[in-house]
Amino acid sequence: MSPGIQKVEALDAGHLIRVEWEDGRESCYPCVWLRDSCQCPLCFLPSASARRLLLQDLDVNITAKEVALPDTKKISITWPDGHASEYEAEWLKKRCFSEEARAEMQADLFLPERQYWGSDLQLPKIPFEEVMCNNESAYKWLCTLKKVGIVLLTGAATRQGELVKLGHRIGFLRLTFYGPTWQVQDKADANNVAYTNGKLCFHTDYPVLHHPPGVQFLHCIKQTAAGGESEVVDGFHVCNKLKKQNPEAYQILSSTAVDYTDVGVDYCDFAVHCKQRIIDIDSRGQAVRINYNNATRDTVFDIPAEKVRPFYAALKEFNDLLNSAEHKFTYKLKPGDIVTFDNWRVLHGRQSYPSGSEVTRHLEGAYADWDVVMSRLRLLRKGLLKRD
Ligand code: OGA
Ligand code: NM2
Ligand code: ZN
Ligand code: ZN
Repeated sequence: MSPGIQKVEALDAGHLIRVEWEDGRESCYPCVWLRDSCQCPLCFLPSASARRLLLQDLDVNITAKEVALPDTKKISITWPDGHASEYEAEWLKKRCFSEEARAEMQADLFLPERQYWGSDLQLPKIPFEEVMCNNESAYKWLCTLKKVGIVLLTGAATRQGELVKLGHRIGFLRLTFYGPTWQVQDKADANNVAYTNGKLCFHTDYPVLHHPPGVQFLHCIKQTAAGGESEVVDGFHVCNKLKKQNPEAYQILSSTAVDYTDVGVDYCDFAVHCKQRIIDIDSRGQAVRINYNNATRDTVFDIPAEKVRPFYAALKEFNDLLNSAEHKFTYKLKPGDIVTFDNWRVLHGRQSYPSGSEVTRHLEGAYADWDVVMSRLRLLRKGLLKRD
């Protein structure tokens, strides 16, 4: 419960409302934001939790005509045109503009906490059945997926279709040109290097899409006796290292737009092209998404010739760090395992395995978007909070 309000007043010639809380703290709210955020049925559609008010009807220079405190749990404001708005204490408290309050709200919404790891990773494991049947386990799964970037679900059936069930559990899967789910096997005339028996060096899936899938699921249905081991590395952790050790390489990889291409037929025919920076960074220079698959990196390269060699040198530095024993974690999927990981953060690879006339190794794969996964996480959290 948030504290009540003991005083409310207009400041800055009516442009700002100052609220004094019962615990002595204070918050200030700009009038333009308060008018824009009016919760009355004319300005807000509760059934959609959405603003009805049009921006064309908002006066950005608006001031409050009257401010009142009907009780400690709400304030009321009358605007120059006579429109009246009420704001509840708890609602205001959550939207306080102080730096700390905003940071707290953002953390609550987006769970930005990261646990970095290297070869010491204690691979988090949860039984598939628990995630499917128990909300607490599902919540734990998604929180760990967000924080650590990888979770192994164990004990799924060793047949196709388990990922479709997992998709229903979160909401829905992400359809791509490789189909709603896709079969990783050694295939004749493979339309992707993943569908061979070859080694896959560290990559993220599908950087050829402008919005690469945020989350990847790989369900092991059949595993070969020799080879086929999996490797993962914490891309964000390695980016931090690269930034420190070789700022120039980091700068090149986070600013050079690389061409990617994928042309072929699968779910339908496709001719996909895209430009991506290998390391996507936010305004503070923090890595937020790795876009790197050496197989689909185009031979078309849209940079001046003199920048080409420095680019390769930077990429090599990054690749060396990814592959250092200190950073990579190796494991082998068993039939019934489903590895779920952050495809924006964790790079994955696999060792080669012998080819044969029979299928000796079979993974079913699928993607989900982070928006869908985070949505499910928030709903599970809400449901669990209500219970106790
Ligand atoms: C892929 C992939 C890993 C594996 O299909 O993109 O990375 O172990 N597969 O086969
Ligand atoms: N598969 C596994 O970027 C890629 O091409 C990743 C995608 C074929 C769906 C592989
Ligand atoms: Zn209103
Ligand atoms: Zn892959």
